[in-house]
Amino acid sequence: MSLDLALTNARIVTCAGDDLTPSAPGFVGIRDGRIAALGPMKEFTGAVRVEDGGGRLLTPGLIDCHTHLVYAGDRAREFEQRLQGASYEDIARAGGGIMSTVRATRAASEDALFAPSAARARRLLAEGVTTLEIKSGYGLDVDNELKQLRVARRIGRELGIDVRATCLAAHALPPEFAHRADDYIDHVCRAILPAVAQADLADAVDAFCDHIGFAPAQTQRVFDAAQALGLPVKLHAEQLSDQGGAQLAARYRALSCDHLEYVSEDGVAALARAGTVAVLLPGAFYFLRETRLPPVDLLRRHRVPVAISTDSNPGSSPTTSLLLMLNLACTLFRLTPAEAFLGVTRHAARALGLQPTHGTLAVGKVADLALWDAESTAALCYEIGAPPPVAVFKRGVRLSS
Ligand code: DI6
Ligand code: FE
Repeated sequence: MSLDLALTNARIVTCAGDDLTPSAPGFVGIRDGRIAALGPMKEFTGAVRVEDGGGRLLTPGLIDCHTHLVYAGDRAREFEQRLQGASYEDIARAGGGIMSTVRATRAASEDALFAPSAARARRLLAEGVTTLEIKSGYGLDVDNELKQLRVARRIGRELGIDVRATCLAAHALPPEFAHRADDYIDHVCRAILPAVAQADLADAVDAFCDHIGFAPAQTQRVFDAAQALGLPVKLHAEQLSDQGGAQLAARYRALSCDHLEYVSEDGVAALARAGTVAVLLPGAFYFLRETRLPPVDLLRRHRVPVAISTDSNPGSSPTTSLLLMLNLACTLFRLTPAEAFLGVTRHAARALGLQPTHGTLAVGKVADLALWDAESTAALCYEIGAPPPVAVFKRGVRLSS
């Protein structure tokens, strides 16, 4: 059996189990972009090309499973307003917040939108991220939602990474539908989602179910439309209040339920039964100076898989550092380092429906790898933003050196 490439002499963390103790020095062999062999050095028999890992730590490439990184403009002014006492909700109700990013994103040409968005994605790549989810939701009409999703797809192509695109048209109420939320939901279901599906621009559908977003009954209509188009769903749920969004998402076998600071035990139990991943977003918690913690103990007790993500967006989590999120998840949410690291690998893959191919190192999986000058994955969580990996491989191709 010939291998195109082998990474040798690496202390491997496969993330296939819950114990993230690195292996004794071993190798990963790659053929046609997939992992074709993996084991201790004594089993290594050669490859066309060999790269010596130098005893470093080798993990799956990281997965950022919840971002809104395609947008124009910034919200630094609102940051100042919040520091002077205005709340995120106050700003949203006054026509700022998400809507100010919608105005900037609608005004930007596709190229003008691509440039800063791709730059954000590159910063994630530099940290070892090899798979990324990107949501729309700053267009809120047919043309601009399509534009955002085309930019998301282009980022995947030009950067050579896997991008899963999610249509989040039900993110906020656009001004042309002011006080007509039900009419806008009709428009989402009858015009935006069908156009997106027709152009094959989304892999999933999301909604923002909260008192400043959409009600559960409206969210349900969006989910019905998504299901009719054959698209899986996910949900921004219980970020600012408990709306029963988790139970609703579970009824639709959602891939993930995200935020969840206010989720009830009933909601957690529903997620567990549905096999839905809980995606925790410590960047938004930190940046909005939230005080209500997501119920990590309940999630553990009900064995809900927990993923961690940047939520990269201009309003509530302006960050492109998944490594920083590892530390915040431990420090703010009290996840163990192993839980946090599985949250950006195995469980993040599941949140995107990619668990058969991504998120762990095993024969047959895609050869997405990150090589770190670090003792352990705990060391990557311990630093407040650990140094980037020394090498990243996407489908067996080296992305950085
Ligand atoms: N929750 C969030 O944290 C982001 N969207 C959402 O529904 C924030 C988006 C923004 O403020 O621009
Ligand atoms: Fe979000």
